[in-house]
Amino acid sequence: MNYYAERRKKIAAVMSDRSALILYSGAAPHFSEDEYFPFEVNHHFHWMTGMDRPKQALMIRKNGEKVTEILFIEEPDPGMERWIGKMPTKEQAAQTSGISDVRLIGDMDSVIGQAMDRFGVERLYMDVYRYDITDLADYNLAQALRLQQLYPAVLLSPLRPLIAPLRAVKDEEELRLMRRAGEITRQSLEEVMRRLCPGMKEYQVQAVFEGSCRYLGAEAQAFPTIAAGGKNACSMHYEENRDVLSEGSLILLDLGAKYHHYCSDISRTYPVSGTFTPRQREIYDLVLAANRAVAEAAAPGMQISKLGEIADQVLADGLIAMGMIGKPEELRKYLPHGVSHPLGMDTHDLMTADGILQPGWVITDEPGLYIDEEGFGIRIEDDLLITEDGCEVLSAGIIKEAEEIEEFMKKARLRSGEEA
Ligand SMILES: [Mn+2]
Repeated sequence: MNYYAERRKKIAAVMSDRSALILYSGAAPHFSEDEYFPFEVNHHFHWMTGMDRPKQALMIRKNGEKVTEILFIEEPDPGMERWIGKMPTKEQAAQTSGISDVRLIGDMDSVIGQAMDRFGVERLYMDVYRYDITDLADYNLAQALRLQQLYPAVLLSPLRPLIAPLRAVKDEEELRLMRRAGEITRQSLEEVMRRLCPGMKEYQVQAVFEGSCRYLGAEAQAFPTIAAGGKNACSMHYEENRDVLSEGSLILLDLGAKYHHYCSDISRTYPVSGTFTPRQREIYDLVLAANRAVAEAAAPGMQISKLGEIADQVLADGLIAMGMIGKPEELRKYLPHGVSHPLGMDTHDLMTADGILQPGWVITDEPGLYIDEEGFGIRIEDDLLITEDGCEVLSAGIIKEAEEIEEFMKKARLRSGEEA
């Protein structure tokens, strides 16, 4: 069975009659002189083809019951291969994607022309997504603007509303990759716990984690690693990671390995010296209770935003009991972010407009509390797979009970003491 063929079948089923989908793998943006930013394949393209090189494209044409699929690739060039390594052949591309009709990218414009003029395509689905109005047009958007000019009468439609509900539901192959990304993240966090000690720099913690991820086969990080000691944890997107970790402080880590294009997204908060102070522990256990309440509640049919309300309730009740706030609305002072988002090829992955959880969705569970005046912040984040009747905590193997963490760090220190 070819997973990519199955996914394309689902897309074709929701395309309108007399339409075509055109999707390019993309190109790396220019950086400076002869340097380019790292190439990141268009995620929709990869999801539908399994291919991941620049200068490739997919076309799906639908006419009544008839669906035609064509994959375009670069012609393998022995001269180029001497510099960049082997390029996939038509046979290999057909094998990976499950598309038998593989042609050369140089022929694509004439194939598009035929589709428009001879087959009477009335609607073109393309990736015209733009996150911010000030963003430069990416490769697919630029191509959409070009084709719109060439064929002004053709209706240009965004691919996103079609593909978002499908990408939200992970198939077996996607879950296999996500479990692997999660396992690499687990082992690498254990390496961090073994090495963590006062005097270490935040970037050294980052280096231990990321080095371990690469060692275990992750090609990249899912997003820039946050290694925030002490009060730095109270800046939500702190990425400088330059400070020294002090005795008795906490370090908040928000990180994840990326494996074969799929992300894990985990947060853990560790005591730098190996044990939590009673006050740190009090807040830690409250955040952990919220994290557990979310995992207990998450189930199909529930709106994703409801999980935020569940976490907020636990946290607000706790802070009121401690006398830190007077009423639930004041919680925002200590928790500025939401508690859950979908996860997949994108760290903030796609979902349906209504946000109602379905079996096969993977979402995060990440309550936190950030107490600026006391110089620490705590977040505990797991990844949940929505099942038929609830959820499976994909990151269940990454320890999070305060005692478990203290025990793990103590054992690691004894062992390194024995070695020394
Ligand atoms: Mn997250």
